[in-house]
Amino acid sequence: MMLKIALAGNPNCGKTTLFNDLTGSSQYVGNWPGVTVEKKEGKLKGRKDIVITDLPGIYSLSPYTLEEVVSRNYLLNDHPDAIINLIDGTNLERNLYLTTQIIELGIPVVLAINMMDVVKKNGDRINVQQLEKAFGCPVVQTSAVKGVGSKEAAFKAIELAKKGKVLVPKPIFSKPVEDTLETISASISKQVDPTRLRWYAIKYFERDEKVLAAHPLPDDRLENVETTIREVEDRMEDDGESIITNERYEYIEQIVRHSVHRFEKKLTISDRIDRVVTNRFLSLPIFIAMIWFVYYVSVTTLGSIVTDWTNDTLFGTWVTEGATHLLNSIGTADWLNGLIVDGIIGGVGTVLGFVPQMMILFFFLSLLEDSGYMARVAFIMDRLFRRFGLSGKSFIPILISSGCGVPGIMATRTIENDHDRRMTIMLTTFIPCGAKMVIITMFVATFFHHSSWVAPTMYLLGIAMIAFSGIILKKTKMFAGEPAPFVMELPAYHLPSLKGVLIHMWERSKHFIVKAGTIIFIACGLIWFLSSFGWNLRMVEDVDHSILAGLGNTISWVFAPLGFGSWKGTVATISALVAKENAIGTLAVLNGVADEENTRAVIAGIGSMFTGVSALSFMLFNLFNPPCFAAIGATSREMGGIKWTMIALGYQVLLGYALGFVTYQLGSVLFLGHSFGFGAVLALVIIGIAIYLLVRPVPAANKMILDRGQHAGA
Ligand code: BGO
Repeated sequence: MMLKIALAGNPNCGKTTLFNDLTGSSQYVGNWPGVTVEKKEGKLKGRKDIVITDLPGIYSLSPYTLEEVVSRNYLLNDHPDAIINLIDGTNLERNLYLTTQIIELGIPVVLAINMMDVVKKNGDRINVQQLEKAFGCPVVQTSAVKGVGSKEAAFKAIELAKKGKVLVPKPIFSKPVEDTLETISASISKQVDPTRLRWYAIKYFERDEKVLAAHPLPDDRLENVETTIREVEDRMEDDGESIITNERYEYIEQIVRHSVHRFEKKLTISDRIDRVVTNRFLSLPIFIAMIWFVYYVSVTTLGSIVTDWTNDTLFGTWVTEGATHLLNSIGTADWLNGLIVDGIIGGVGTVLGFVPQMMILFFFLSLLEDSGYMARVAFIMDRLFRRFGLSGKSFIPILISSGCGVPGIMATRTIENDHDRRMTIMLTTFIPCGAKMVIITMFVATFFHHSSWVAPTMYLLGIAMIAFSGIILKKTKMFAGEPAPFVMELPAYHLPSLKGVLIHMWERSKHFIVKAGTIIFIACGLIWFLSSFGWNLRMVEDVDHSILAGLGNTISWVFAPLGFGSWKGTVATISALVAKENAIGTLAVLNGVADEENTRAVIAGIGSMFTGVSALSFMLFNLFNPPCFAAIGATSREMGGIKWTMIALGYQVLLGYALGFVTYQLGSVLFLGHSFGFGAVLALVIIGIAIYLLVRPVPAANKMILDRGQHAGA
């Protein structure tokens, strides 16, 4: 017979680690909440008849967040045979709150106290027998990361599941509340599953809307239940939900007092590091220095050496010469040679040439993430973002977007507040993803190779524009409201394992390679065709007479005020909408890279099409412009409607265009000796409007929404 065992617990208590240990799978173990939104299933190692389900991390079984809904629905509707409730032993008070709810479900429970290695290291002791007595279920001590106790917990759960005995929860509330629960139980006993009578009685007491809607009572009995609840509420001067919450914590406090012996704490190494890196004044400069270093190494120094080699030697010489030789020896037609060598190898090869460099960048970002530092950055950013109406929760999608915007947009699902979630979807792709890095790297190599500040500035500018947008959007009715509180456990720092960092780096890089073999491959072929043939479908000598030149010229006026109004610049910009690295693939094809060494050919091509000022404008436009088709699709799915998708895309186009325009118009006057004309005046007007939007007071009507939010949050 198949047995189902559910793993439930708070975020970051070690569920995924335990799940991996029990099932032998290798799910990503993250050190911030929200990494596990979907539940995951696997079979216990060596036991095909035992299915283990890892549920999203939750703090309670109330139906407010997506994680809570997924976990609660599974526990209530999918009837697992037993639950392993994993608890972070270093934080019993917070973790046991969920336990008091889980044991009310009537399902057999094993309490697994995890992180025992840390508990012991801290010199603390936990009295297992006391906890078993308090909750009426077996308690096992585990250290999932070391594989200690995991099997024992699973076997205990199997044993309970086989017995199939309902867990009868103990009374834990004060007498008036317990009496009321008894009265409610009598009134609802016919409406609900008798093995969960206490759970439902408590939910009625809390007036849980989902339970009331799913199990409606006849009017007279509902009135009776309401009167009883109101009597206790009046007596205790609180509402039902708060009474239950408070009494759960009182019970937990009592239990912890009796079952935990704490050692006087000394400051750990992590605490000492945190004193510096999360310091109010030092945290931001340290973060900026880290990002500068990461980009300096991966874009300007080591990265550019690697890319030069892959582009010039590997693709520019070996692959190109090899393919030319092979094609000549089999005597293929000229047009086919052109398509393969100039179109595919030239375009795709140039994009692929950036893979090693990107891997270096992702290696460093993974290192920062896996050591626990980026969790601190979310905390630091919470302090900063809160001033702009966003919370540290928004920083997690932003961080993920530094690899790719699509999972970044999906990670916004953990933000409960709709306004904040939509705003984060709209802004998260402002952080340069791997594909945008290709544009940045190529343009930095062409125009700014002596300036180590340009590449990291793009990252920091992304964050600055998110903050800027947060301030101005929060003042509008569409996004008004206080951000939700951000609660996050900061894990102790640890030395990242090389394997973990490499897996993480690979996960971020692989889709980039897949994209080069699919979308970029097709796009480069198409660009080559359109730039090699004229409208009469004959090959042209001069690309300026090609179909692509014709198409580009008809819309190039749109980009002329941004400084890249040539048809090649226009085509590169449009192709970047499909996928950002397409811009470089396109410029590579249009500059006939196969004639020379790749990087130099593209650099020479870009160098002749742009000036330093228009190059900066091009980079900014592409950084803030709608990301790519895949991310636009994800935006549309997550926004859940055409209206919000259009608002997001509209804002991104507007911001990207405005930044490109201002940079080019004012930059040309300041650095290229252009006269101060209408464009420069308009650029100053745009800056004026931006400053006004930043500093204008919050309109009265929206302020009310803000105040309401503040009171609700109090
Ligand atoms: C990081 N002992 C110790 N010391 N740590 C453990 C144990 C244990 O018994 N069990 C798990 N952890 P998840 P959820 C991390 O990833 O399984 C650690 O959310 C880090 N990562 O290794 O993801 C585990 O599924 C960088 O820690 O929990 C993981 O419940 C710095 O607890 C964390 C520090 O485990 C959460 C920790 C990049």
